[in-house]
Amino acid sequence: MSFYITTAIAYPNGTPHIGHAYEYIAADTIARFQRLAGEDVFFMTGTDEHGLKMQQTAQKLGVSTQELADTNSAAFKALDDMLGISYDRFIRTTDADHTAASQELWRRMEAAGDIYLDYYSGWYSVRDEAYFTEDETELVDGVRVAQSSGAEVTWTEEESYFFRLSKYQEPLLELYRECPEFVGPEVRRNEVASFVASGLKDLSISRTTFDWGIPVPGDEKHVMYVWVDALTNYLTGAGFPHDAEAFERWWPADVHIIGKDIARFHAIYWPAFLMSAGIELPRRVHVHGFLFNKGEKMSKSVGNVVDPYDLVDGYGLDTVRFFLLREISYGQDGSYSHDGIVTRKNTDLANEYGNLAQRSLSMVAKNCDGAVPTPGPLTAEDEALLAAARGAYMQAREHIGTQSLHLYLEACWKVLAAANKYFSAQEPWKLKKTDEARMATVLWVTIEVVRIITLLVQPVMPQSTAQLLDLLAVPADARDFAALDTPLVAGTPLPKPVPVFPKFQED
Ligand code: ME8
Repeated sequence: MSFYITTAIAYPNGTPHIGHAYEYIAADTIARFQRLAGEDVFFMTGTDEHGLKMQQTAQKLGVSTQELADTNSAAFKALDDMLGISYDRFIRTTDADHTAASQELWRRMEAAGDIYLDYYSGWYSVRDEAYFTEDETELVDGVRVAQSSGAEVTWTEEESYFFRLSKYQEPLLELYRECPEFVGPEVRRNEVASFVASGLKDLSISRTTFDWGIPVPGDEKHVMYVWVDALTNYLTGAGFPHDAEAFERWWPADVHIIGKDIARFHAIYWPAFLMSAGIELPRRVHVHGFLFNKGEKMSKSVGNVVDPYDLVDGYGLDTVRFFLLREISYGQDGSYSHDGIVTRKNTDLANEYGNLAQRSLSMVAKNCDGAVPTPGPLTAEDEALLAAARGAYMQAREHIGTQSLHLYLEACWKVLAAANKYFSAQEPWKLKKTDEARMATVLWVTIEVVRIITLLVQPVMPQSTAQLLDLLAVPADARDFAALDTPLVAGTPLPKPVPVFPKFQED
């Protein structure tokens, strides 16, 4: 089956921060999980390059808008590559096929009678690239700002095309009612639904005061409102409108991964545009929370913006990936701190996982001729632990299906906790003197459970799990989830074990 997953496309008006990294790591984990589960995956990320914000930033910096877009888009792509993000396409909204897709979507909405020319006057926030009604703004120190973001708004008056968003109020409410899985988590769906229920106004969808955008078909004085063009990237990636075969294969998208500040655009405007154009809706929009530095919002003025490169340099890539997904309930806001990361690295990774692997594999190296031991008859304890490990896959699948990434990891770590308890209780180091055959069975069960959990957590920590699977001599073609049921083969020679998850070294 095909599985199409996207991240939001970032504004390349600045360089990426850890909030972006968080979104990419989570989406990448889901994409990798689905690939290992045998799905035909298409994973897209990229940059959202049009709009007034880009044009104004470029002017301030004294570079051309295209130059700004090129430089910073490359920085986002480099971040993805540094983080091991397994995207299939990095889309840029300045790509030629994207212009064609956006104009085609426009034509279809127009053909449906949902676009008309009028005059816009109201408050626009360049930072949010969003329009606000008077009562969504407030005066702070004499400056009018949007309540939701605190960003300055400016009074804008111009000729504009409008989209008949008001016409979609009822169909949208029906969507949230009939397909509650369309927006997750539930708290976000409720927020969106109550916003829609309070009434929708038609949406201004073109601008004439600048030209850094996609021309409106048939009226080139106007460029499209950046969000019309931005949301369309998801269709462009799926081959719309020219590649019918690709479109059939990938659309509708299975899930759009986005942050809470842009829930309205994805859960209201986007389905309304698609309904108007007669295009199937994506199956789900998953809204994640914001990442804070020790509970504080990151901001350049506070000086607590953390560069994802520094974080990865300091703790290691897999630790950062693991920490973000294990620590934060995916959907809620979360915080990171040096202490939080070190605690997870030392307890969950070094103690519970690495140590279990290292202790069992060292015993195997010393006492079983450095090869996978031969298990004897299994006891109830052995069977129970193996069943728990094998059962973790179904739980993981379910949690991945609702983007509950923290619960997926929790299920795996429950098994590791049980395996540690089992290992201590069975005391294989004592069995060595009293019952070597039983020792071999206990070691086999332990490393088999390590194999299963390692296969399952590959999407989160691709590098360290590959190393650990090498230590277990798991062949490259036996690392997907179909191989969960193919246990370690007694007698297979194993390489000399080395620790894979070291503790954090304080300088
Ligand atoms: O919104 N924690 O781009 P963007 C977690 N171009 N996520 C965060 C975050 C934080 N501190 N800060 C930002 C845009 N994000 C539009 C999207 S999609 C068709 C167009 C998330 O660069 C944010 O919620 O401002 C969004 O999902 C993504 O990073 C890109 O944000």
